[in-house]
Amino acid sequence: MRISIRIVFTDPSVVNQVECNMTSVEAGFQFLKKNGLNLISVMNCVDLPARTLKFMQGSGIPIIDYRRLVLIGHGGRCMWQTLKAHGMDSANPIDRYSIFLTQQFISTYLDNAAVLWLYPTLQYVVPLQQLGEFSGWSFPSPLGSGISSEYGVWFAYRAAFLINAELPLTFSTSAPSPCNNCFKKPCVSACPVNAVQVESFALESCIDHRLSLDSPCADRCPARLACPIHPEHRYTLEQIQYHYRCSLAALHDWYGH
Ligand code: B12
Ligand code: SF4
Ligand code: SF4
Repeated sequence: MRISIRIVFTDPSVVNQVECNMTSVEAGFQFLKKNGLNLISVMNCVDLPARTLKFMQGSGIPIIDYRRLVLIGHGGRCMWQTLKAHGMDSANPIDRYSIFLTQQFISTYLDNAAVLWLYPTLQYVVPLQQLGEFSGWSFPSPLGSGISSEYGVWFAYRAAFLINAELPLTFSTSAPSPCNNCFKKPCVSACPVNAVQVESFALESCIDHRLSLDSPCADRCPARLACPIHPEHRYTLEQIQYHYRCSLAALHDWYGH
């Protein structure tokens, strides 16, 4: 999906090394969580897996010039409520809201430190799912999107930036993938075109079906809805339709329908 949000990039050579105040950082996490961005991970750049580092460097991201990568996401229903209360009267309201909150977090709780925005921007391709897996947020699933032991398939990545400060690292408990104990795999049988397979996701079949006339997958994914993990975090139908209509519009743009 194309977004055009103007962001000022920071030259890494003039990045400040920020003294961080643990209490302030924690208060900033609480601020983000209260406003719906309830998944936060602070990673040590040098500890990232080799394939992720390689991908990011190949994408032009000066990862080795920074100390920490901060990944921010939302899980469950809270973000949609806070977003609606904030207002959705703009193009790309979720990206705008995520940037607004993340900028507040940086200015108020990180002493307005210089950062390099990674996402959402059009500047870089960031392997968000690899970062989510490294953070312990998610595991690969037959759906292509990740699955979280806390939120099931109902979470997404909302912002990411690099910072040259010794922010305290976050640690996650490593619960097993929910897919391991899901023997019936209802996501697989619920897909009308067998795009969802245990070992892979047939993206082309999914896209063809979504673009077909009167597709039942135009504004939802029956396979995702069939996942029984953490149904209490399943987005409302309004939110589901919002996301799927956006991605369908992007597919129509790309494929010229
Ligand atoms: C391009 C893209 C798409 C394209 C194509 C997907 C593809 N894999 O090529 C399209 C438009 C089809 C798409 C659709 C959707 N996407 Co998408 N997409 C992306 C995007 C921008 C880039 C993916 C990429 O190439 N990454 C580069 C590689 C190297 O990074 P990676 O982490 O290793 O990539 C992994 C994914 O590509 C994944 N993968 C492989 N096949 C598929 C297929 C699907 C459908 C998905 C979602 C992932 C996936 O496996 C890779 C290896 O780990 C990412 C954001 C991002 N920057 O990662 C979102 C992202 C993968 N999408 C996401 C989502 C939620 C969706 C939708 C469900 C949105 C919606 N509600 O409509 C739909 C899927 C529904 C459907 N059945 O069509 C989320 C997944 C969140 C999660 N929980 O894991 C991401 C991370 C965006 C985000 N902000 O959170 N998407
Ligand atoms: S239905 Fe089962 S296999 Fe499919 S994503 Fe959910 S937990 Fe994983
Ligand atoms: S959107 Fe439809 S075709 Fe695509 S994976 Fe979901 S159920 Fe299958």
